[in-house]
Amino acid sequence: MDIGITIFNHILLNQKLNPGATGAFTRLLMAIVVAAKVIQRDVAKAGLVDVLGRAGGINVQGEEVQKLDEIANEALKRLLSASGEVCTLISEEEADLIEIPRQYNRGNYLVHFDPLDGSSNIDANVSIGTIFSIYRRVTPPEMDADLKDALQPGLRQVAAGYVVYGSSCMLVYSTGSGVHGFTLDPTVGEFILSHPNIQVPTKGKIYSINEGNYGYWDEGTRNYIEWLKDPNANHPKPYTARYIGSLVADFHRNLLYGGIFLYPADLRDPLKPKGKLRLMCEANPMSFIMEQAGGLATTGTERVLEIQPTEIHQRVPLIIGSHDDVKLYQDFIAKANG
Ligand code: AHM
Ligand code: MG
Repeated sequence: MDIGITIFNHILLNQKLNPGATGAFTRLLMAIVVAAKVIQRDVAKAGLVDVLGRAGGINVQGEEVQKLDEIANEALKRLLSASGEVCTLISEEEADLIEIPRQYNRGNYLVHFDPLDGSSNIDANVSIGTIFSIYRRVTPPEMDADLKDALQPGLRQVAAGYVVYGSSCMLVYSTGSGVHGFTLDPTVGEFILSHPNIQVPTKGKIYSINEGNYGYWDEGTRNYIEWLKDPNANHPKPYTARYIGSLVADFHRNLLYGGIFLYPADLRDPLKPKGKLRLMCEANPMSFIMEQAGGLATTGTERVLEIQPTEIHQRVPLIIGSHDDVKLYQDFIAKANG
């Protein structure tokens, strides 16, 4: 029986279109694919914690039980290091650049990742995800990778993607020639091409934002959200609110249906004056994918992919989605800023 196009074949086809390709990039992507399957397996067992043992406690075999975000982090570190194609890794879970163990070859790529995004939702069985962003190193190969490699603007990404652990497990990625989605067929353990060439609708009718922060937003954001909800405004179709609170899941829905996701700067937490989401492991990869799908991503005043990063864990406002919706948001911000 034909099972369709596997992700491995899809990546190989891409490799063949690039005459200079050595296979290094294919090996790197496949390491992420295997990590996604490992994480999916463990996420699927999350509801059994009371049976298998609580994180931080001891399981029935007498072993210490790890938290799922630690398991996901370790899986990505181990599989990416063993691919022999990375010179360093940067994880949302770790403060500094991760050194590749000496027993592995060093490669020319580096990966920023958020191993398990939205992990506060795990106990409620809500969709969560993994996000990754791949760059080529810029320092000479004989040197240890450093911040020059890690702090490149999003425009330099060679690939980005995410995995959503939802009602089915999907992996969506782009290498700069369109956005392609694959669904894990659990009966054969393979990701199969299910959403080729995803294009986001030019305009949507969904808006996604944590409205609990309303009182802490800037004036332009407040005016925009008021306008979306105003029954007397001249909307072609009324807007509807959808907010899961799990970036990958909110993003994925809006990518398929059209709409806008906003995590603007707010004054709720003085320690996070630029919003909550991280530039390198959340905003940049999602912006790369959204632009590849025909949408836009901005901070309100600046294209996300053009930001020159200064810190590996820096935060940015992220407004991302259908082209016309994001453009209109920018108009509200420009008007409020005079
Ligand atoms: P995390 O990386 O600690 O999981 O936080 C990121 C998550 C995103 O998935 C989501 O978009 C956002 O936090 C939701 O934040 P809030 O609860 O403030 O609405
Ligand atoms: Mg996160």
